[in-house]
Amino acid sequence: MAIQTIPTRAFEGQRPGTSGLRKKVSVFMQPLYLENFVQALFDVLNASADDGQGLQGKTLVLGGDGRYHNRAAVQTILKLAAANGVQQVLLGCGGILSTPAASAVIRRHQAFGGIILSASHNPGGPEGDFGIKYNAGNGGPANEALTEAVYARTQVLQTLRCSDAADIAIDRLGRQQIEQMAVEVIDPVADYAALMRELFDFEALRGLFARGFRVRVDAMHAVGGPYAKAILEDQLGAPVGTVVNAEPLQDFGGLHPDPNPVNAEDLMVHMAAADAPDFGAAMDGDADRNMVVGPNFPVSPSDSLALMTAHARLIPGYRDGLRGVARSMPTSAAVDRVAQALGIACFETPTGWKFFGNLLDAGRATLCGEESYGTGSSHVREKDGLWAILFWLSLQAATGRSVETLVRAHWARFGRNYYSRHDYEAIPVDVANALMRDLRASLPDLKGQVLGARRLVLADDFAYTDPIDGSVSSGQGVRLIFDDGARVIFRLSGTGTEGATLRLYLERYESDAAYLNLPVQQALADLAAFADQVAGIRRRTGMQQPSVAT
Ligand code: G16
Repeated sequence: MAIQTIPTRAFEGQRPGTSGLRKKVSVFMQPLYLENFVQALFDVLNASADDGQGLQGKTLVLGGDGRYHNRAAVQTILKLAAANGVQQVLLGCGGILSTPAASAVIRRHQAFGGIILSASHNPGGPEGDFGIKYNAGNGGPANEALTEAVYARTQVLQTLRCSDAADIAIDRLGRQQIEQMAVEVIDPVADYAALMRELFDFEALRGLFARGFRVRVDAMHAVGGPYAKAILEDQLGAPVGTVVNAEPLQDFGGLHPDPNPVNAEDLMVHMAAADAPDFGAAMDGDADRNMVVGPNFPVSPSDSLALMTAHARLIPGYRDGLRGVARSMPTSAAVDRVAQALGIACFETPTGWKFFGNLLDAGRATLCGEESYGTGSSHVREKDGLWAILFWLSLQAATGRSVETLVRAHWARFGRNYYSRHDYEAIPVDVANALMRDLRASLPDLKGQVLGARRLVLADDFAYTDPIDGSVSSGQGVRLIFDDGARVIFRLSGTGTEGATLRLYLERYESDAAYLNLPVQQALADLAAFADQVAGIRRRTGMQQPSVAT
């Protein structure tokens, strides 16, 4: 074994997006592409560790969602880590760690940080996507200052350091060695399951299953399968077969592990059947997203966050109440009403889980959530799909009420925030950029416009000042807000890998009991037409309707 110094070069486009660096597998498989990014990361970490020791003596966590290229990438990263002074790597067996589990392992073992290999909800396989992101010692995604520093380093890097050691056996638990670095191959589920036992009443959940409560969790052949099987079937006594598509596959079995009613269609069909289970849920590629569904009754992620906030005290881990809540700007304001009723703070952040990190660390927020099927809490620093499923199961166990009954009671008390997101996918980048540029330029003229009985009172580009460290993130999405609270929001996705994706978010509030059951798209049709009128979506993209409307 020896440490080699290898010449490298700058690659285009190594700037991390909403959640790490995500590209086509073919891009990641170019010689030195992954190596260049990881060496840049290690250089930045070596230069920035508070104790001046860099990565010397430090432990890193490593694992991914098991998609195509995961195993090869793990070997590469280990050899780079060994050559860059890392003392120990905790590696999920088989190279597997769900994103929330990686966060849990970093925190429980007080690791310096961790590398997560995932392109989340993006498709996998040789033609699909791959991704890498760095999480800091708090278990959460690196902040923008660090990711920008890594990007800058990728552009000037000329050599990398890598061990020429043979591959290690990543499927064998226990300790191995590369150069001076120890690699401890760990059970990917154990730490995470222990954390779930601390938060939830497992006895009550066992009772729910013992009473014959029927659940269908669709893991979509992604990394959530082993976690859901271990916890729901092995530890809580749910019947075998409760978790379907449970085996992680490199191409997710051709499924698109993005838990929304469109991509998790099979779950929706089962939940609409006459003999539907009592509760259904799906997770995404790295198991941090969740969708919850009652029989014939999907729950919008924004409503899910609001309802979880309202009932959190029923869960042992949150019995003492919540310090505050946070949601991303495009997420509906349903949770704001609950926070107000509870007398707790509600923060509005830009899209991206990383923006919740400071609030969670400072104890200002306990629950966080996003419209993109993500909910989580201070137990880790990522959103957490299985945690959300256990939360909803616990609410049903504690109240004896169904998903639909819980949600309808919530609307009756707080009113309903009708909400929908329209995605226009794979638009040419120049078309998308021109649309956003012209829209931004037109903002001063839009204020005061009238749509039916409502008047536009705010038209701006969302900027956020972090209340903890004062950092400012601007250009986070165009907001059009009416005097009745209705909102139309435009932004470009930061996670796609093909062209650009325009996201249009529509919301309006309804408190009249007679109007709480409208079809969602119908309830928002005038806002959608207004959005098209001001931004020229159909005219510019040539798309007559969104590719996905959830
Ligand atoms: C990531 C981020 C989320 C964000 C989502 C969508 O989720 O962690 O905070 O809401 O992307 O982002 P965008 O609208 O920019 O595509 P994930 O599950 O992909 O890591």
